[in-house]
Amino acid sequence: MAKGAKEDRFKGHDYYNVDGLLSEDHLLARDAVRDWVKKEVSPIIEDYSNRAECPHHLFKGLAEIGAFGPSLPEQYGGGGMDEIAYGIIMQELERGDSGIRSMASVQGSLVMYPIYKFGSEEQRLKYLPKLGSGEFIGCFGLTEPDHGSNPSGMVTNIKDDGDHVILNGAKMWITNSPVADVAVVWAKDESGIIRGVIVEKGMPGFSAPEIHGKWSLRASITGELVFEDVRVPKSNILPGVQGLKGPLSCLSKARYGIAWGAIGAAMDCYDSALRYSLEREQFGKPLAGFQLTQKKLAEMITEITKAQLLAWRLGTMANEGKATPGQISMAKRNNVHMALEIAREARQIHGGMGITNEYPIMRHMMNLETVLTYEGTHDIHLLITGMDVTGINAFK
Ligand code: TGC
Ligand code: FAD
Repeated sequence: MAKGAKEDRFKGHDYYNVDGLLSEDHLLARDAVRDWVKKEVSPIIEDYSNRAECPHHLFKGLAEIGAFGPSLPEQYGGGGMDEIAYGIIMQELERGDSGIRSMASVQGSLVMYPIYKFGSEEQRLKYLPKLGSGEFIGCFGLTEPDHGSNPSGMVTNIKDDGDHVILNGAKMWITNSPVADVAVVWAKDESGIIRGVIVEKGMPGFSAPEIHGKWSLRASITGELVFEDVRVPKSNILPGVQGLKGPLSCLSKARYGIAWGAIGAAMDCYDSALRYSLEREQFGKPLAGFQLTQKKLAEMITEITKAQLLAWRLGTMANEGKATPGQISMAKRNNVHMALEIAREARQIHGGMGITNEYPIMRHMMNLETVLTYEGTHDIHLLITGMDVTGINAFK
């Protein structure tokens, strides 16, 4: 074992030195975000989460640390970095809270990315700088009340009206919708083809009521999108894509970020469990001295390490443009499930204290229940892998 490993016990929990695979730029980005989370997120997050309130003021700070679209080009409001930088930034944000990582995932991967990738130059110049700087908040509307895992069945639609389209329908479970200035909405045209439409706050007939009563992702605001004969200029339709592959390719970007992000939540739970087990004594010795506690801790760090390596390899393939949707699904599913299991084990190590907000465990655990479901559920990702390895589509 390398000298100094013991002193580094609490330093990021990078057991296999994945840091050694990162460049100077990755490490600088990682440290900047880690410091920002410690200063701006950790001191307030339990309180906001407790009150089920979104810390909106963090949007500007997220923009300043380059959390919105880290791998998008700088001239379009992104960070101009690579996919691993994007991943490691998501990891550090989710070490703070999944809801804070969500803010960045939605803004960068689900709003800026489709406008950059499928938008006209005019659309890019109009929206991306404001989204990149946090002046505008964006949201992404795919899920509907009756179409979650099967977005191809969506009923939200646009009808031709000269130089406008008329948008009708509703979207459900939309992160940031009540506070969003722009929404990238997926709707079917009169031929039944899915199109991306940029809808702006204030367009008559458009509303975004908040969804209340969530026990998960409480520091993130979630709502509906309701469209009643909304007249949207045709110039707001994304010209560069048609069909479900439009929203699904945005999801590939965001799912990739979640595969990294979940590791951050797991590391924070592990960190808390390790510290607590070394401090808390029962039967005359620290909890960490019992074999059953050591089993839990050893399994946690093993699973975190495997997840880091999965994410890192996925990142190198993503940098070459070779990460497939199936590979991304495997990493999202594995890493989120891993983080949730670690949160549950960490909760046990904290005993009764584990259910309180003195420790971050329950908050992470409750958040991860959403992360397990959004961006494609745990089982949907399993079926995507199943389809990939068998060549048989179980959805049809
Ligand atoms: P299917 O026939 O398989 O595919 C339709 C077309 O899309 C292409 N495709 C992809 N393209 C890019 N990236 C991907 N990941 C892709 N997956 C598929 C595919 O090649 C095909 O292209 P083409 O050219 O042949 O037309 O579609 P399907 O209807 O059978 O659906 C497959 C299924 C079930 C896997 C898909 O619908 C799915 O992934 N469902 C899950 C829905 C989901 O993930 N929703 C997420 C909503 S957004 C969200 O949760 C944001 S959370 C925000 C936050 O972080 O706070
Ligand atoms: P359903 O699709 O009804 O699934 C219910 C259960 O059935 C799941 O366990 C699922 O795995 C299972 N199931 C479904 N189909 C199959 C099958 N073929 N085989 C086996 N099992 C199956 N969406 C957006 O568009 N934008 C957002 O910003 C956004 N943010 C969200 C934020 C939060 C807090 C939450 C909770 C959700 C968010 N979502 C968002 C929606 C999210 O993507 C959906 O909840 C998710 O895709 C699942 O859809 P559903 O909830 O309708 O569940």
